[in-house]
Amino acid sequence: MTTTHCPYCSLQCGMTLRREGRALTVGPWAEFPVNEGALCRKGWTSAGLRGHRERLTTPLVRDRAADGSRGELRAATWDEALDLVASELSRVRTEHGADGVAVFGAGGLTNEKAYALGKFARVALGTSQIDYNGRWCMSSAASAGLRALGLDRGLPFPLADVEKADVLVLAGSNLAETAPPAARHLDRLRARGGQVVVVDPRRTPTAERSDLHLAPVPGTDLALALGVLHLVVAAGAVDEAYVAARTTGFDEVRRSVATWWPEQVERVTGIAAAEVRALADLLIGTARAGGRVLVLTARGVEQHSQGSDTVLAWINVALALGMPGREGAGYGCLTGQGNGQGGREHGQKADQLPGYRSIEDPAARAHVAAVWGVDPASLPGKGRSAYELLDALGRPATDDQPAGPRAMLVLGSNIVVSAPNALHVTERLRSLDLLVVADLVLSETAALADVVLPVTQWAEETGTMTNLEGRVVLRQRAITPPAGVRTDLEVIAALAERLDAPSTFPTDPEEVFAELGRASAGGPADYAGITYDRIRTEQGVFWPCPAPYADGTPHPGTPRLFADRFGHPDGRARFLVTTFRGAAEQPCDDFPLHLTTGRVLGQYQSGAQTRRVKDLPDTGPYVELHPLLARRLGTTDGEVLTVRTRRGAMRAPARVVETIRPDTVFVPFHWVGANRLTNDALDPASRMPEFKVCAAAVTA
Ligand SMILES: Nc1nc2c(c(=O)[nH]1)N[C@H]1C(S)=C(S)[C@@H](COP(=O)(O)OP(=O)(O)OC[C@H]3O[C@@H](n4cnc5c(=O)[nH]c(N)nc54)[C@H](O)[C@@H]3O)O[C@H]1N2
Ligand SMILES: Nc1nc2c(c(=O)[nH]1)N[C@H]1C(S)=C(S)[C@@H](COP(=O)(O)OP(=O)(O)OC[C@H]3O[C@@H](n4cnc5c(=O)[nH]c(N)nc54)[C@H](O)[C@@H]3O)O[C@H]1N2
Ligand code: SF4
Ligand SMILES: [Mo]
Repeated sequence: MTTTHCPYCSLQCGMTLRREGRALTVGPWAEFPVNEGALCRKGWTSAGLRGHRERLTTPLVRDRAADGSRGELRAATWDEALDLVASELSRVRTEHGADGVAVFGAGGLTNEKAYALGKFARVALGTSQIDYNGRWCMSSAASAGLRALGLDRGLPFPLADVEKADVLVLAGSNLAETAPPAARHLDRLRARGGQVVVVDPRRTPTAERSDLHLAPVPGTDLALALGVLHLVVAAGAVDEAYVAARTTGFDEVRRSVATWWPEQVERVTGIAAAEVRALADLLIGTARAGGRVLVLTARGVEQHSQGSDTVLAWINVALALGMPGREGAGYGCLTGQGNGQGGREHGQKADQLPGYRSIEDPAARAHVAAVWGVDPASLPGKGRSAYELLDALGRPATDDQPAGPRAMLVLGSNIVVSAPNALHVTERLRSLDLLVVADLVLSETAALADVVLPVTQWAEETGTMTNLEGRVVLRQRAITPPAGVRTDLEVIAALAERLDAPSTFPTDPEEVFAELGRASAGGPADYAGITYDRIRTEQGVFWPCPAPYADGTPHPGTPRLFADRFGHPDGRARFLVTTFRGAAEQPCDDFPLHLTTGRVLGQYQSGAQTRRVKDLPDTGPYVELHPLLARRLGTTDGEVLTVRTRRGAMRAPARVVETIRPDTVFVPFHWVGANRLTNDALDPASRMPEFKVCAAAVTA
């Protein structure tokens, strides 16, 4: 029996894997504190991909005719596939420069892979053009957390601290479906007499477990947060001593919320003024009584062109009430992907070097270049963000933009299904000279590739993940991979060797982790003191965990942040002014409804893995709408509807439910379709696309 962690979300639930003959059985790992033995359906069924007939076990190559027309994918040897990739990447580099080659990574990759991929891009390819799907996940919260608190770690304390809150505001999170074992903390908090507030245009299973549910018009959450702060200020409930001692910038923020009285909030958000007051009163009363208020955000408020401002505005509320720094109080973000946290710390982000260092900081460049044994001047600068990168693929230079990449290597993302404005993105992918995808299965994106490289899946390899609490955990290999597949680390190393990379690319994950530790040393996300052995004996180690002290005593790691100081050099948090703009695309006569998108319990992300697990419900996409809207459209439950936006259309059956705003429709994005509709407007600070709202028309 091996202890390991689930292949999916950021909870990284502990589980055991047992081999019995050919079967692989998932069992509970009761001692692991984050989930205490609980798993959701996806975790229990996660062994279902083992031995799946659609599992890739041989590289595939697509031949191109002399006229450029594309043939079918055919089986190839590893040498043929890798030689082809290396020679094409070299050709593109010679003809178009280093930035002619792009790399697209993922928040589902282990820390070791994310680190190796970032190093591979900067050192073996010399390209600045690397980014990853985490840009579509937590980037708005990351950007806001960095600016306001000086450090970006999803939760500033262990998940179990959530139970200590007296009021928990869940802004745009449906954690009962997206992190089900975490929902027990809501129940315990309420059993203790605390209250849960959910802000979501739908009455989700999470909202069903709340004391107060506010249902805003999608894309208007910023106004709610501004309105709450207005009432906190008006009531004289600001913790002036805390604000004076621990923050800067409050006076401007105080002035900026002056006009956000509840009726104004109601006009913008559709939430009744009385409900806005009820929420503010709850927070004010709790703070005055010395209680704890915790605001947690997730994709519902973050995946907007104003997502990072909305997060900043909620942080302002938490700061004004004097909460951040207390256990179970303040602000946190519920990260999403398995390694959503670690994936954004070790260098696969366009502007980043390992240890959450900036690629534009000369000292950071010098430190990392020394670990890599290369000249700091040889490291490229900052590249394009994920959507801007995809949008630029195959494009010639223009007056204000250099030419886009002509070749791209993708690890761990199914872009065709999960990117916004997906028809456009798919067309960009098709314009490439070379698309290489490493995957376990022939995802919709792999099916477009010129070369597909079959890689190991979680139970077949070892590596670390950093969960939503900043706890670094260890996934351990439990079974032998099928013949013919390689690990991502082996793929990266084999390509680096063929490209004559001027640094080493180890394939043993523990060796890579030790190198990552050195590269991260002294950075904000310092992993230098973490080892596989420590993770095993301590059930995870929280970063920052610098190298042992001079006398050899190990650093204990940092479960709780901000108790005495924030991450900025002066130790103070920043109040930052935000101004309401609203969604990039507003309803109009042609597209009169709000469309929003999200998740269901039984499927994961683009569905590439979970749609292939036979014990999970594969319903296909559907359009959730309110009975009032159904009546207006003259449709009934189950009837196939067409949903159109300015970018594309899809057809899917109606699901008529009382639990959604009548002016809004919801489509899950686990199947092809939803993202043909979504808007690619970006948040100016985080470059997050507006997945959560656009204008749509629905017809029966
Ligand atoms: N079952 C399952 N679990 C998952 C995943 C999965 O694919 N499936 N993915 C993982 C990943 S990567 C992530 S990022 C997390 C995401 O976790 P969540 O953020 O909880 O999931 P979503 O369903 O994307 O969005 C949450 C809610 O936002 C609401 N919402 C939509 N628009 C708005 C708005 O304008 N304002 C507000 N306040 N709410 C809005 C939606 O109705 C939805 O209920 O889940 C992780 N866990
Ligand atoms: N409309 C809409 N779109 C969204 C969202 C939304 O809420 N609404 N949410 C966005 C968010 S938060 C996210 S995180 C993205 C996620 O969307 P994607 O980036 O598409 O993520 P996955 O579906 O997890 O894709 C992972 C792919 O990598 C493969 N894979 C899994 N593990 C490994 C590995 O270790 N190595 C390699 N090489 N491959 C592996 C899987 O088989 C799968 O094909 O979607 C975004 N898109
Ligand atoms: S909650 Fe997340 S980590 Fe836990 S079993 Fe479900 S998918 Fe896996
Ligand atoms: Mo995500």
